[in-house]
Amino acid sequence: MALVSVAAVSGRTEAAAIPEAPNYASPAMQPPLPPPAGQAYQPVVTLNGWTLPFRMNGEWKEFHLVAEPVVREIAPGMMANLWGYNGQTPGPTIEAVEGDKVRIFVTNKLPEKTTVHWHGVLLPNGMDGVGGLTQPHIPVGQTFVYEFLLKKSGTFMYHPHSDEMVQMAMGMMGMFIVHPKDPNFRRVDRDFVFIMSAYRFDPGTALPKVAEMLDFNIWTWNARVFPGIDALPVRLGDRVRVRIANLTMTNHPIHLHGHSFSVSCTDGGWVPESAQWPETTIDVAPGVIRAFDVVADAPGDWAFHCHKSHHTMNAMGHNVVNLIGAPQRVLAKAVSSVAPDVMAMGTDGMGMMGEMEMPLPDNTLPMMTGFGQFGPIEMGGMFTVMKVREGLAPNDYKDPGPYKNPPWTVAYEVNVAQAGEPSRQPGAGESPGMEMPGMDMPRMKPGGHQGHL
Ligand SMILES: [Cu+2]
Repeated sequence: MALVSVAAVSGRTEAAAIPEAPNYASPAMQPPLPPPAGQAYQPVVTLNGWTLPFRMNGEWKEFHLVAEPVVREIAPGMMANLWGYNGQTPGPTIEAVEGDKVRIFVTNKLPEKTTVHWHGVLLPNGMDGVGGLTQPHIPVGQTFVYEFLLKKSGTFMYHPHSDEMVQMAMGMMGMFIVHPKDPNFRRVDRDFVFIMSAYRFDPGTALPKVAEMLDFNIWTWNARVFPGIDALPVRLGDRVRVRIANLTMTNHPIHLHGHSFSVSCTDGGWVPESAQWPETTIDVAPGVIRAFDVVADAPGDWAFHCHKSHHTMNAMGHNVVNLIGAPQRVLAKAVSSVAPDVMAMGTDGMGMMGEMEMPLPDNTLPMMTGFGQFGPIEMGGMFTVMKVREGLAPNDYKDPGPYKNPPWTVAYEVNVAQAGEPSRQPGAGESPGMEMPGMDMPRMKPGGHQGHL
């Protein structure tokens, strides 16, 4: 009886009725979810994801996360068996407002114990979700509840602190956005969020190796790779925020073309405007969140990607020998002596792999892929496009298709035959570094173009 009355005083009897746990298993971006109750805010858009609906219970905003195995389409052609929340990985984005009281139910439908840690959120120690340290692990089949007051606005995330290496390597993570109480504080027109995660899949498999420490081969934004990552459609002149969290084991220098921007928010809070400086690439370290604000003032299809070029590739891209400049004839002879059916390739670079149809194991993505209006894009992994267009409707997030460049604004070919060969200094194009003993090197003609073999 004493226990019951204590529970009643703390308001915990309310927690007896567990709210519905919405489920969404598709990788199609859901439109932003305006709050049905409480303080208004400009909702975020989760690339290839969604926002978790809540219900009001007295003063509390109640959410329900279900930790469970999920099947995620990494890009068309590859499905992965992962773990996540409410039907997919990453889990749904949680959105609330500074000053809100939130009550988050967590049901464990994984085959092992779990917890949820609210990364960056200021809260009572016992709500911090570190299994063994601040709470018992949530056993299989059980539901725990977390309750805290959101003291400050900003960009946060959630992930387990229980068998962390396995559970994060299996995809357990989600974003947690706390909007400012004043809706005009740092207000933007469009607000995109995603988490970076990395996996090691052996070609042809659907289950990642969870004990991998270094050799990851699928680099994702919201568990998607190019060309499966949503584009970011924005209206010309929009103030745009992009919030990026990193739960991979390495840093990612994220680069946006055609614009400069500044970091406006980290997982520690808002960066004062006086402390911001212009950037075109920001390095996002492991366990870190960076949000940047940009005025989309240049129309076009602007590449937006990780600047580590091996992170804009898919599996099988990193055991390749560099054959650039090797004479095709010598190479073909050497290869055919050990593997008669293998084709020697790559002597002019590997770009041609973006347009080749190569036989691949089942459930394996090409190393680089994707087509634009001018040909193969030759990318994979952490790459997408910010599409800046005139006159998009405020909540229109449909892909507007390829950019129509105004006349005479696209790089074009010069008619060399008509223009005449330019002169070069003697010996140019015959680098001594290309001389290799015992090899009969094809020579570049001075001032000429060798062409494709
Ligand atoms: Cu990267």
